[in-house]
Amino acid sequence: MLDQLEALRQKAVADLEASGDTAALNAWNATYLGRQDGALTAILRGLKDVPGDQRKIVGQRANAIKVELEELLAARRSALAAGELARALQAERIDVTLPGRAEPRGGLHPITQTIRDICAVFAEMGFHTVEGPEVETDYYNFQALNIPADHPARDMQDTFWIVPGQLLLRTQTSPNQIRIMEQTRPPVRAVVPGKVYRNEATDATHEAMFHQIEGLLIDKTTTMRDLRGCLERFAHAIFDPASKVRFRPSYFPFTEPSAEVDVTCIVCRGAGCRVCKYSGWVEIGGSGMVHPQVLRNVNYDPAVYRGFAFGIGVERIAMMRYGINEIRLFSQNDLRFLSQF
Ligand code: FA5
Repeated sequence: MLDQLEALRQKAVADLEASGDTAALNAWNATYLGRQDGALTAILRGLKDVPGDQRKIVGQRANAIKVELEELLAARRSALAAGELARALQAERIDVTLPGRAEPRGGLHPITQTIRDICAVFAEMGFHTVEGPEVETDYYNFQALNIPADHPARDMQDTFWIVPGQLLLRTQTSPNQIRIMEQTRPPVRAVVPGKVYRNEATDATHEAMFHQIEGLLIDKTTTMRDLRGCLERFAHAIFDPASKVRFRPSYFPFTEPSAEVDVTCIVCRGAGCRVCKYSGWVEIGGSGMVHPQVLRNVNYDPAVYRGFAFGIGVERIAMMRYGINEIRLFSQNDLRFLSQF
């Protein structure tokens, strides 16, 4: 009987060592120690049939083996659990010394940067920055600017109409001259940056949507020399301290006299190149002295007040500044282009 017990013990110990996971351990437990069919349980249960002199010895040995096997099982369970934990930790290992993945940094669009820089230059000269609506009425975009319904000057700017004859996408920032003067009394000094829209074919220097900055100064003694001085100050700050400003006689219904504004070509510094079509000058906008009729339209007395206005194209300025020869790049949203600024 004792031999039988010993054989059982040896087999149990060997089986236990071969059990590699929780399921195997549970099966092992049922096989040897299970209350129903466990091999050792069966022996303990059969003790009553063992002859009296042997019963005590066999009983003691069987119980000792039971305690030993239970202890071995517990030890095996915790050893397995520790192994599983170690494996899990190994699988989830992370290298905390690796450098992190950098998030790409955003930045301001070159047009936004240019607008901010220009407005900052004018702010130093006392100009407020204000904004106005992109959807305009015929009155502000044309009529109040001295362009009645049948005026040929309307053809200068092909219009995207929303309600024909009434509502449109503004073709210029000039309607803000009227909006500002309606809301304030002189003296006035303001710049108005924003998008404008024209129904025209696009090419390397023309877009259907682009940006302008309107400037307006109204006071009692303002002259074209003040206009020229402000634009020179602007050109020196934005382009080059050696930049020159040139006025070319022009026509706008809302200014009299009117002038196109040219600045020295920044690419060739006036020597002549492809950008300036070998003239040494690049046009950046229109300007002039505010027309007396426009002053009357906002109830300013032209006998007392006078002033100048200008409207400059932001894309053309940014193109010169950054050496860009294709205006459509600004609105294509290509990160290879935008991330260079
Ligand atoms: C005007 O829009 C006038 N409102 C300017 C003005 C304001 C005159 C105040 C007098 C007093 P013009 O249509 O020339 O003028 O446009 C002004 C500037 O906008 C141009 O010199 C050019 O730099 C830019 N521009 C005009 N059309 C386009 C276009 N399709 N794409 C890109 N820039 C343009």
